[in-house]
Amino acid sequence: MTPPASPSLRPRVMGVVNVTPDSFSDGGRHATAEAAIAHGRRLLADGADILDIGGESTRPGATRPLVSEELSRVVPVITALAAEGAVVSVDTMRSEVAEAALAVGATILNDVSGGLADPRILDVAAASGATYVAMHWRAHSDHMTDFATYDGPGGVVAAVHDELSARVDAMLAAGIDAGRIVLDPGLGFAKQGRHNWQLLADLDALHRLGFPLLVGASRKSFLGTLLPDAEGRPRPVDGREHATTAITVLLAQAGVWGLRVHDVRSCLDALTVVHVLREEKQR
Ligand code: PMM
Repeated sequence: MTPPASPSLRPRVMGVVNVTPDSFSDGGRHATAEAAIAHGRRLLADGADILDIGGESTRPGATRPLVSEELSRVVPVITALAAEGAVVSVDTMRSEVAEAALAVGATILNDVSGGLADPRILDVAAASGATYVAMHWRAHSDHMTDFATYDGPGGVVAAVHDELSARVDAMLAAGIDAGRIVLDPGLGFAKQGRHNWQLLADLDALHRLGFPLLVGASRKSFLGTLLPDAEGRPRPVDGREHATTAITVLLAQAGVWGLRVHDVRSCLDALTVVHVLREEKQR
C-alpha cells in the first residue's frame, strides 16, 4: 500500500489557529491562549506541517486590534507550540509582531498585506532569514470591498499577477532571499466571489511568477454563496468543508506549495487520495 505522501511530494498543510474573538470561520472558538494551544496540538495530531497563528481578524469590515492586543494574543501561543516542536507561521501585517513572533520560535512570516501595511516587515524578514509569505492585498478589511474591482485587461488574474510581481520587487530590494518567498493570491481579500473562481481557474498564470504558491480557500464566503439554501441564504461556515476538500484536490493537482486550512485531517485525506492515484498512474 502506498504510504501517505511526505510534504516533499504534496502541498504543505498549514493549519489555522486564529487567536481572535471575531475571525469569520472560527472567531471566538480559540480566543484564550489555552484554547488556542489545545487547538494547535489537535491540528498537529491531525498531521499539520505548519501552524499559522494569528491575532488579527481579517474578515470583511473587521477593525484592527491594538499592537499590544495582537502581541498578547499570539506570543504565548507561539511560544508554547514552537517549544513543542511545531513549525510556526505568524499571520501578521505588523513588523513589531513579526519580530516578537520570530523571537519566540516562529520561522515563517505570513503577511496578508505583502508588506504594504507595514513596509518595515520586509526588513524584519530579510534580517531574520524567515520564509516570507506575501499575499495579494489592496486595503485593510474595514474598506477592502471598495477595492474589489478588476476592470483592466486580463481582469483579476492579470491584476493579481502584476501587483504580486511589484511586491516581489519590493521584497528583493529589501534583501529577502528569493528562495524564501512564497506568494498567495489572497482569496476573499478585495475580491468578489467570481474573482476567487477566476484566480483558482488560472493559477498557472501566478505560477509563472516563479515562486511557490500558498492558497487559502478553506471555508471562505465564496463557498457559502456557491451553496445557498432554498431561500438563497449562503451555506454557513460549518457546512463548507466538502467544497473546501474539492478545492484541495484541484490545488494539489495544480502543484501548489501549500494549503491554508481549518480542517487538517480532511485536507490530508484528500491529498493522500491524489498521491495514491498519481503513484498508480506512474507505475
Ligand atoms: N486568509 C485569512 C487569513 N490569513 N493568510 C494567507 N496567506 N492566505 C489567506 O488566504 C488567508 C490568510 C482569512 O481566513 P481565516 O479568517 O479563516 O483565517
